[in-house]
Amino acid sequence: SLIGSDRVRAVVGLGATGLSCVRFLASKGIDFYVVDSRDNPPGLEEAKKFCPEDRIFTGDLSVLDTLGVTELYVSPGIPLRTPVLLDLASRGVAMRGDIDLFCDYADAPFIAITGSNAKSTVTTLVALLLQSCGKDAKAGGNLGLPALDLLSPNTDYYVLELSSFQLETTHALQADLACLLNVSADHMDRYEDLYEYQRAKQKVYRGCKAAVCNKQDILTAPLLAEGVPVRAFTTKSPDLKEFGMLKDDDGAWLCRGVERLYHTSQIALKGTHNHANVLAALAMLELLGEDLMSEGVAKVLKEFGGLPHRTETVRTYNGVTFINDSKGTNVGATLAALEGLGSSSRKNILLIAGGEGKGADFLPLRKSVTDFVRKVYLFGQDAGRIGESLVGVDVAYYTALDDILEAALDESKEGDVVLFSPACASFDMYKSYEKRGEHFTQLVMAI
Ligand code: UMA
Ligand code: ADP
Repeated sequence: SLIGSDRVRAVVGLGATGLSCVRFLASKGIDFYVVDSRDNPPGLEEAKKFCPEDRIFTGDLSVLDTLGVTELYVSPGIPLRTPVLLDLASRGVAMRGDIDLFCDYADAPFIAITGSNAKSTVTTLVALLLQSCGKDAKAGGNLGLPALDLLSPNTDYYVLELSSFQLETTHALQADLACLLNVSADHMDRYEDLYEYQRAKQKVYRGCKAAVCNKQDILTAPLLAEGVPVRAFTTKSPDLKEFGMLKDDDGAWLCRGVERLYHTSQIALKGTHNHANVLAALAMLELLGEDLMSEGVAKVLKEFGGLPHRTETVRTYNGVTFINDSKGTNVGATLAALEGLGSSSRKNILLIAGGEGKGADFLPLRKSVTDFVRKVYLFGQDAGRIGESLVGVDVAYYTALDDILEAALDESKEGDVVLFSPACASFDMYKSYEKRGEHFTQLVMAI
């Protein structure tokens, strides 16, 4: 038993995060318990290599009540509202997370990036840009590789993608640079309302040494101590010291104040939403003191076309472009895809959406769908709820993606865009958004 030590720790959850905590604590010679509500969590066998079996409990979290814990490392997939956790918290047990632990041990500056959308894209881009400046930059966090697994000597920067769940369990992040990209409703099954969710997101700024925010999204505005440098980005024309865009005849310039940096034709990422992402990354690079116009930076911008499953062009067939945006798992992402790629004069988008809605309100979709979309094809668990919100729109319901593609192909004409941007999580029908995107891609390639 660990009772008797002044700090009794337990890792809660045995997924990727829990395992990273297990490995890390063990490597520091720190004792801990492990608890997971599932009978057979994915990390169980691996955990046994680092922790005596009699300290691992599966099948129920309520055992935590009996262990005399003082400090928990709670995985992001477990709501802090879980009754046993609420009860322990009320008795003074610390609800920490892997990122809190990371902060205790980080041996190099770290950049914390959050937002409802674009986190992975911007995190990856910032790491690539820093690497092009000759820095050893390591990217991870919600992106996939848990933050603790990144820790290694001789690193110049850790670039962390942080989710609202991860931020909930951080206390004094004190990032060297923090960025909140945007806030729009997501995970409404885990939050009381948008403001509770925003509060979690805003924790990214806590104690930071420099910050980047989105001028077009007031919910990202930081409250910081005087003297902390802040840069804002916007896709409109920028004020002095802001990053923004100036339109010209054949595109637009990405600018710092009045200074023209890159023309959109020099940037592989497409769509207004992605230009916002590049501006955010450039703002961060400036705050880190790097040269925005170096050959390396220009090369990365020219070559990085984005991650798979994010408004990714799969194929053009008979003049119809098929776009996989399976990572569009909330309303904000689908709106960005529609607004970034749509043309109101042509109304040439055929939108495929649906899945697990996570308690979202789909009404905000209606205006852009009405403006840009000719027909909507819905499938999955919350298809009906989406359809109800799209009054006046041509909507059809299906049970299988295969049938949707067949119909969309039938009803499309040259110049159309078939956009797969579900506005929902994938878990009702797929293991992950990747699997869902792969299914779409496979069907498109088979045409
Ligand atoms: N679970 C239980 N009982 C437990 C523990 C977990 O049922 O005792 C379930 C959870 O409800 C959840 C699943 O197990 O459905 C996974 O939860 P987890 O916290 O163990 O997840 P990890 O494997 O540690 O992965 C997490 C992030 N997952 C979540 O936040 C749900 C991964 O982000 C992240 O890449 C990884 O840590 C490394 O940092 C994924 C994600 O979907 C990509 N994130 C959400 C998003 O981007 O929208 C926030
Ligand atoms: P996250 O890691 O926050 O989920 P991703 O980079 O994986 O972010 O992109 C998720 C979704 O958000 C994709 O559908 C993508 O097309 C969309 N997206 C990308 N940039 C933006 C943006 N600036 N605003 C809103 N949505 C965006």
